[in-house]
Amino acid sequence: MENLATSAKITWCPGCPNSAILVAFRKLVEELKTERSLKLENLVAVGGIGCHGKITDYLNINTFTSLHGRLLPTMQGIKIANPSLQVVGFSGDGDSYSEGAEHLIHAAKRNSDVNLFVHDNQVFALTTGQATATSPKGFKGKSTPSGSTEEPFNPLLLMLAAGATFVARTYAGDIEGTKKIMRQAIEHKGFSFVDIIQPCITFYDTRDFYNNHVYWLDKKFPSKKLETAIKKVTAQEEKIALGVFYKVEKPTFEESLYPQIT
Ligand SMILES: Cc1ncc(C[n+]2csc(CCOP(=O)(O)OP(=O)(O)O)c2C)c(N)n1
Ligand SMILES: [Mg+2]
Repeated sequence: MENLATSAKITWCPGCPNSAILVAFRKLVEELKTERSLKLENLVAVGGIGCHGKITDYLNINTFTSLHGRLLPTMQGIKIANPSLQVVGFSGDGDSYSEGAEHLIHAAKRNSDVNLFVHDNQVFALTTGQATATSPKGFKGKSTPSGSTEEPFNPLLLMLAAGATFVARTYAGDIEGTKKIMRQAIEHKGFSFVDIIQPCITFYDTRDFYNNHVYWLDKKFPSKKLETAIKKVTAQEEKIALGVFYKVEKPTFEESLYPQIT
């Protein structure tokens, strides 16, 4: 993994699960390289703005750091310009569910063949703790000192409704599980969406809760049926299901577009 590291000093809080996501991705890239199914020059990672976005500083591959909430237009531009590239995006809940939600919906709708990994820590962390679209009702932070009065939305349900062809959730605390989900996302042709639930140890420490409240989906998943996936992502369960909920094959945006422009 050494040659995938850079000389940049890691400035995440010691123990931040962003490091676990970085390790999972580096391990996966090593595996794909060894299997020779991936050449490093054909891989590009795009980062959003936030603590999560620093991941591009720590990956010795082609990277691009985008604007806040605007990594998906960047990713889609890269894919259109060179469809042979494998494009992976690292975003945050503030980045993709709050600031850039419109881009998220439309990237899913057009089934762009890119992979989005959202570090969903339920908080705008880099700006020191404001509520995002996935912060729970009652969340106390810098912008909601008396508790958020808003209900969060369910990003998986949003992605199913928008037309994503691969919808998954993993937990940053499970590095092997996260690596496997990332691999399936990259191997899927079409828009791959992965919500990575992640504690923010400084502004929203959910470690104890998640460590005791996650489980992996059984073999019935991924489903090809939208209704089945919707039912599962909206199920009121005591524990949080991880895995691939939905996976279908559909023409991608880029392969539909190319015959029109060449
Ligand atoms: C257009 C724009 N709006 C706001 C900001 C300020 N800003 C920088 S990082 C950030 C929070 C990012 O939160 P999230 O995407 O959840 O990432 P995290 O830090 O939690 O990993 C904000 C609001 C910005 N840089 N650019
Ligand atoms: Mg966040």
